Amino acid sequence: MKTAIDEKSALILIDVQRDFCPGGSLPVPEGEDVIPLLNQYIRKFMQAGAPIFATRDWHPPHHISFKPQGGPWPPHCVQHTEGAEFHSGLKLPEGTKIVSKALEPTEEAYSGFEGTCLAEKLTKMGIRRLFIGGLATDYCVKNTVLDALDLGFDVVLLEDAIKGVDVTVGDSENAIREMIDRGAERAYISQIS
Ligand code: VGL
Ligand code: ZN
Repeated sequence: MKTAIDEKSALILIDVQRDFCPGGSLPVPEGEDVIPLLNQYIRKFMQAGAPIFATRDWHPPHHISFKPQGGPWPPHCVQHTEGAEFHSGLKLPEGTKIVSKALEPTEEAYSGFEGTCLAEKLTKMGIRRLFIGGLATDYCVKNTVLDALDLGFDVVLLEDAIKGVDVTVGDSENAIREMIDRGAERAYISQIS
């Protein structure tokens, strides 16, 4: 089945940052494997003239999610550090709208909609359908997809362009099942026209 990019579609790239890739402080296993695929999606959205958003985890230095603060994660994606930069392999075109999240020292925010203007921006632009890929399947991708569905957006999960942390074996698989059960469609690059 083919899925067309139309005037109500936007591409949402989740947290393709250095710290989430091998060599970073919170590497998603094979996280960088999503990059060539995401670049192909980017090309298709550019050709269609459809908007592209890129979220980034953008934590203050002593964020509550960090181990020294009692959280579950090693410090990662600290604002203005190299680790917080988008991976250099990701070909973000000019005009990409950057959405920074989880800036509050005492609050975790896995979803790109939490504490951001993303929903308002999309709605203002008349966007109804979100194509979502990136890192990590079982955290920020999952929470962004579920929030998008709750907000009434149609969601296409880019299944060949997501990778998970899998703290527990099966987390990513379960996350994908939950997103699909809640109403997300799945698509691969060959299906996008
Ligand atoms: C994420 C863990 C901690 C993510 C962010 O982007 O999925 N995961 N912070
Ligand atoms: Zn984080």
